Amino acid sequence: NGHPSMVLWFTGLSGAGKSTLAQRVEERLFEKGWYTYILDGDNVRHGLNSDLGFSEHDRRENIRRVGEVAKLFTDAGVVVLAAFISPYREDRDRVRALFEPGDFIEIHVKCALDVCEKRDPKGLYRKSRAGELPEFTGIDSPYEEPPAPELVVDTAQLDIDRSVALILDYLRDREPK
Ligand code: GGZ
Repeated sequence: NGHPSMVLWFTGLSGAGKSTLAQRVEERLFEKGWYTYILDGDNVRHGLNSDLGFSEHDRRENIRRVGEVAKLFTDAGVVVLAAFISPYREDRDRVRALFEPGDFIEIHVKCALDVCEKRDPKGLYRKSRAGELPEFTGIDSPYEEPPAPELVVDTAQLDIDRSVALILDYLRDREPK
């Protein structure tokens, strides 16, 4: 199909902008005629992973399965955009190890907790603070920042167009000549 297959792995807090960024990048890749697929909580946690919740064990299994699915898609030549909190470093590294070097692009969608909490698009931070949502990432469940991601996109500092541009710039090297 004339373009590389790879995984863009968006990791970060709830409300950091992972899904929005993945969607916007996908639009741009689609315009180039690339085959893409978004994996995120919306299409995975309702089906394949509907047996999983948000305990440490379940999150780890969530990411393990998503990694395997991403691998299947890239085997089929697709560019996968995966948007999951994926809070544990070890799990992200285990997914990375499924791919050839260079084919797993870890994008830390970085955004200060207080900014995510102010955005609170789904009211989940409020619920968590009210004690109505246990084990919420950043509040009473950990998020381990990636020490060496391919890209860091700080959505508290950059607007969406600049964030998208940063990612597309990074991909420029991988475009078919
Ligand atoms: C974190 C939660 C929780 C808890 C429900 N902690 O902002 P959202 O709503 O749309 O995205 C979050 C999504 C996180 O699912 P992931 O599959 O990405 O998580 S992980 O990678 O940790 O397995 C949030 C919602 O689910 N959500 N409860 N307790 N986010």
